[in-house]
Amino acid sequence: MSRRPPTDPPHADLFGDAACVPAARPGLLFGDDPAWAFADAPTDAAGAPGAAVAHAARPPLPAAWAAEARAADEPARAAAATALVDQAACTPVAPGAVLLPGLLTPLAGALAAVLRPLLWQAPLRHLRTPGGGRMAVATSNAGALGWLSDARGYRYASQDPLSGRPWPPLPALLDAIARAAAARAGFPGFAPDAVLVNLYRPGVGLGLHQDRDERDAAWPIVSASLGLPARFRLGGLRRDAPTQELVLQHGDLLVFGGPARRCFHGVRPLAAGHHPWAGEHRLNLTFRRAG
Ligand SMILES: O=C(O)CCC(=O)C(=O)O
Ligand SMILES: [Mn+2]
Repeated sequence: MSRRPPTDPPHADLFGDAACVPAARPGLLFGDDPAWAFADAPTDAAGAPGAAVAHAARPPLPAAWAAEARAADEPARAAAATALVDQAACTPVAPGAVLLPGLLTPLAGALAAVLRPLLWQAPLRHLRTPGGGRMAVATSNAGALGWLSDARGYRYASQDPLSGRPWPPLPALLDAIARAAAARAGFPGFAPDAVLVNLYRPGVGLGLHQDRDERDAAWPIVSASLGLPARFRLGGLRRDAPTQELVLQHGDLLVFGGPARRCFHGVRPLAAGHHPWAGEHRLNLTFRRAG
């Protein structure tokens, strides 16, 4: 799809302050080594037997990151983000599905700042599928509820099984973006209680599926894409319906609700690349009303 206007410089930030200063190469979000954000190794095909221990032993969040996160999550910033989303250009891509292209680009620095504490407290991990496999996508959550998969099936839970504690609270900045994006796409009143974080590496994709674990399908899914671009497949209500492919770029928001809420969708395996915000990764946030 060639719909993309020229993007802002990668570290442009609406707020123009410390929250947008790159922590280190090769990626703004992770700094020079993403290992801190993971509870298990990406190549650990046998699982992560030591993950819970490693998590319990985690030192406090670095003070500089904590300060950046506080600054990025002040109410005035959530208000500025809401104003940005309220004026966004909308591209309908299917009945009930709306793309807000590139919208988050000026917020990327602030988003990195609020995401770091979240991933510090609830690190990314490769969940087990009900069939016993290991998910290729690494996940985490924030909000009152978090999405989990294991031998018992798919479900939402209020605690992170790695720590036995509640998931990190949803940062005000993320909450504001999700609410405003839903309203802009025609779904006013959306109040997310869960954000699922998906982290893709090159070669990793997500098979066609429906989002069915939320209590009320009247609320849309708000999906934010950051880092490397992804080929997102959007199909119909049957798995074998034809799919269209959207290239989701850094900063894009996609809202799907109403007639699109139960559409099958998935992500093609990520192409190799480097992105100044996420290094060799794509990060996707899906905001949901789960409970
Ligand atoms: O990564 C994406 O763009 C989609 C993620 C998704 O469909 C999901 O988490 O259910
Ligand atoms: Mn999904």
